[in-house]
Amino acid sequence: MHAWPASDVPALPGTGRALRLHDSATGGLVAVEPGPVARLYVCGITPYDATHLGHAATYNAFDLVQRVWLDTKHQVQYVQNVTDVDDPLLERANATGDDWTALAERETALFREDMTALRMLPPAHYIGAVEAIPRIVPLIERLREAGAAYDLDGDTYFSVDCDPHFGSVSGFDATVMRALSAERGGDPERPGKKNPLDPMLWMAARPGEPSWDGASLGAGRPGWHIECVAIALEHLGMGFDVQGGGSDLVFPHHEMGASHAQVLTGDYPYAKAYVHAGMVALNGEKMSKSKGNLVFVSALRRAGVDPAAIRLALLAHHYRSDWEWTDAVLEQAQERLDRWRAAVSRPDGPSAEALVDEIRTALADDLDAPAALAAVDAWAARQQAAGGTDTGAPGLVSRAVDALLGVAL
Ligand code: 5CA
Ligand code: ZN
Repeated sequence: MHAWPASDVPALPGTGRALRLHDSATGGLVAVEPGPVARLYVCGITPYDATHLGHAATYNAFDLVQRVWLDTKHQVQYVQNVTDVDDPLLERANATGDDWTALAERETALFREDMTALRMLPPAHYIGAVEAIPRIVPLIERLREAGAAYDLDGDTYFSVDCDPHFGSVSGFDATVMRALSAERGGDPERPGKKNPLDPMLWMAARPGEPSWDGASLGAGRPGWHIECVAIALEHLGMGFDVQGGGSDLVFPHHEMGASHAQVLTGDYPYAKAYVHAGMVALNGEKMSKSKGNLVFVSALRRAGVDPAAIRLALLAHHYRSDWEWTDAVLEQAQERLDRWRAAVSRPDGPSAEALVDEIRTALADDLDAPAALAAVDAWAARQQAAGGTDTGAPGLVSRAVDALLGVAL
């Protein structure tokens, strides 16, 4: 699939700062130490509805990761998937009488537009589940040959007990895992499984559902976790730097993905850090397509809201916190955007080298975007109160805010 166009990332004077991120597997901050090419996999959308503010907040967090890496002169190999065939997508298409491929294409196109408007840097590889099927099938066959997958009435399951490291991503106990599995696409109650937590790798064709040739697996469609593993292993390989997504993906999705890959390759770990964004809520509940309590990026854009204000609203919250979207959040962001634009439109101002370093330091410290915004606020306040004589300062602030925060002033 094609991704979306990249906005320019201005180069900044001075040196970037090495990134530390919170890793769900260790439960603490880790120094992210990529090689010359930093490798990032971020789980993409299931395109059955438009991009909401929760999605945008999660992609904003990993866009910052990319921007910090670019600022520290790394090349970035960024991969994202699109879950363009899965139960919720097929259910929605059935309910509305839509063709499922048309629904997926329409919503993916809208997502690209939203990401472009928000100045999110695109992945180098943007891969759909459907186009990954030829890579997925041989991986499942290999798992079966290794004795790590088994057949249950034509469906193929992964045996979590084959991975000695199973549980190391989430650290959850069996009771919590079982509850989350039931909630998030698993089927712990299905009789005949070796372990109730075992996830499906390949679902045999069901009447009225799309299916593909699965070679020795028979006709069917891929399970969710193996989709991301096939795409990540092809484009990044084992031991990549960051596996990203929202906190609702810690278990089962990222736990199972790591297990699939570790059993397949005999190597450990799948990713060096598992990084998770908090959940954005609306009216006291997690924004989710299934609950329908959504604010869409595209709807805000249609209503004339400046995408830069949406981006500042996201940046005003630490990526790991759970937070609530309200009209006031957007109003404050718009007001901040106006203040910043007024400050950088002056011909001179207080010098800004220290500000650039403050933004870098804040982001390097587990993406502390609110601290970065506070630093820019302080510079804008000094500009308003006393002005300054540095004619390069307004331009430098604009470039830094663009390069490091993705906001065009
Ligand atoms: N296609 C899978 C990942 S392979 C999926 O989870 N798709 S999704 O459309 O449901 O979510 C896309 C991304 O947005 C995921 O990283 C998910 O964790 C994140 N996300 C979903 N809802 C919210 C929310 N309310 N707040 C923050 N992030 C969210
Ligand atoms: Zn995924």
